[in-house]
Amino acid sequence: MGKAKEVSGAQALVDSLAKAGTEVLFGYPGGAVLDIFNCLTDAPFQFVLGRHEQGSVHMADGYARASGKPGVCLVTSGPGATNTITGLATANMDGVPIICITGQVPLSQIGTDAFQEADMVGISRAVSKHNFLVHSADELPETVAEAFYIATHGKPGPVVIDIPKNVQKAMTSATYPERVSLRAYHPECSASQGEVQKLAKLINDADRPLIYAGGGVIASGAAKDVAALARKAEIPVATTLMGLGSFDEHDPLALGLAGMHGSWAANLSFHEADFILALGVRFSDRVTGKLSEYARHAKIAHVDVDASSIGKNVPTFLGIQADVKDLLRVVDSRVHAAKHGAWLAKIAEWKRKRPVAYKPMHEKVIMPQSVIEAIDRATEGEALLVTDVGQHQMWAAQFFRHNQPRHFLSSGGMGTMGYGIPAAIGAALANTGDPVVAVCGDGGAQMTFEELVVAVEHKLPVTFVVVNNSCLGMVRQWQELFYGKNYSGSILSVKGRAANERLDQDLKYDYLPDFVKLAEAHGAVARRVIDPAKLDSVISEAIRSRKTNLVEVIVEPRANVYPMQPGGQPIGSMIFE
Ligand SMILES: Cc1ncc(C[n+]2csc(CCOP(=O)(O)OP(=O)(O)O)c2C)c(N)n1
Ligand SMILES: [Mg+2]
Repeated sequence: MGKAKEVSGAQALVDSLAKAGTEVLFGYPGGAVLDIFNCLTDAPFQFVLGRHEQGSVHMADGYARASGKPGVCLVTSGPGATNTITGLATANMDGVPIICITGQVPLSQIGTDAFQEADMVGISRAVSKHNFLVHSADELPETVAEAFYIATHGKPGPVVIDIPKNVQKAMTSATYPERVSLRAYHPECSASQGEVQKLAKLINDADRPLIYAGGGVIASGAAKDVAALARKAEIPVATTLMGLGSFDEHDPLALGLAGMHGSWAANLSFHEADFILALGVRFSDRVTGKLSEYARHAKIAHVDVDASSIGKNVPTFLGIQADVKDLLRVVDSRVHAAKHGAWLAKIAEWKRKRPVAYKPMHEKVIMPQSVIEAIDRATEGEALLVTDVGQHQMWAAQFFRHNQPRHFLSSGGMGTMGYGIPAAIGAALANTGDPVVAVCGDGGAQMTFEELVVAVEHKLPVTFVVVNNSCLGMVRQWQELFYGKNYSGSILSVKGRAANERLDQDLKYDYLPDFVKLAEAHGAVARRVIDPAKLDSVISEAIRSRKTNLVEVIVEPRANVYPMQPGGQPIGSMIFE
């Protein structure tokens, strides 16, 4: 074998990213990564220039969630690197594979308070799955291979590669390794025969079984296997926010979202089940409510690739560290076909008695929930729905009939406002074929609005729907319910502030900024809807146009997300209106 040609560290990085399968690189330049940018012009992948590093990481995140492949981004040192932290934390909480490359000052200057020096290894430690500081150009190809391996094996997550400038300039002939073998990380796992047998027995013995499906089902590609098990053994399925789309909500066995804004039927099912099969979940407090009251009558079997999440929040009867898909495939032959008529009848009764529903508050004012229903109708449920964070996010979870994995992208664990616009751009660049619709609040949209121009520039057929209630709705809701209607700091515009005083009286309110003008200034096609009768046509025209569109929908500001199970409270405390 001849000696490989010498290239710069920067070129070795770009070559390694290509070898690792990178198709799109998101990022933003600066002094500490100029050597790398210099090599991008000839790179075999696309580069997408964001407008803020947080936006670039959320784009990589949206790309990863939509495609199932790691998202890759590149930023400079110092402020470029620190601007990625929210994006990394968001991906880390939700188990999204990202490779984040940051520039660093030359090795010899580390620790000298050099210009744009930030200790990225230290700062990113708590918000990434792993990080590397690369000491020599010879290490680069191997480090990239290891980073991709770590990001995608076991519970996925973001990995940071911090590369000092002198390392980018140094020459190397190191080549991309064929295989990765890590001394200290062996996430491969499989269930033992005994565990499989025990699990099958629990499933077969249960009278009131429940599947609780989370993001791990989607990450492992196990949606079809969950559906097969649910149908064979007649087990209803409740999902977490991250698990939406892992089970088709048109199926009568679907309970939809569980937890704080989950359905009454889903939450009561947890309370009355005698067996819960938890698949790829982490028992978030948003789902469990008061732990001592949670699922009191159920034996819990918990399957997760991440051993550290088993038994962390909830005691489990049987914990199995395994990939959900692999496990369901081996357990299948031991599970008997079953009927649970009485249990399903009970659940159907709960669904009938307390459906997730809303009532119009004023005939001339659009209810925010109906915006989501309009998107569902316009796309016949085929949209790749991306949300920001707040009330509109919960309505998107509740009123869209989720039916496919990787079609609901939302910041669950971190609840990061500003996620929606850039994540939708990343999802559109993953080009899955389905229309991408981003649902944002007027608050969150203002956090990363600058990224809209990226969608315009790349001619992405994304429809950005701004659900404008002139307030930080979710905060306003909590203030209404738990803080004596003291709407402190939750009304968004000066004009809106006057509306605040009238919030409970009439509906004459104003809104700022003008999202239509703002979108047009960014080059997008934009329309505003106020009249409920026009909602459907405007939404469907926007989606059908295949252009970058923004639709600002002026909605009822007093609407609340119900049902609601207040944090830390037991099931009986759910409120419905
Ligand atoms: C970065 C960030 N800051 C603050 C919050 C707290 N927070 C959660 S929801 C919310 C209100 C969101 O308002 P808006 O975007 O208008 O959506 P709405 O609730 O009105 O639908 C706030 C401030 C957050 N989740 N993320
Ligand atoms: Mg709002």
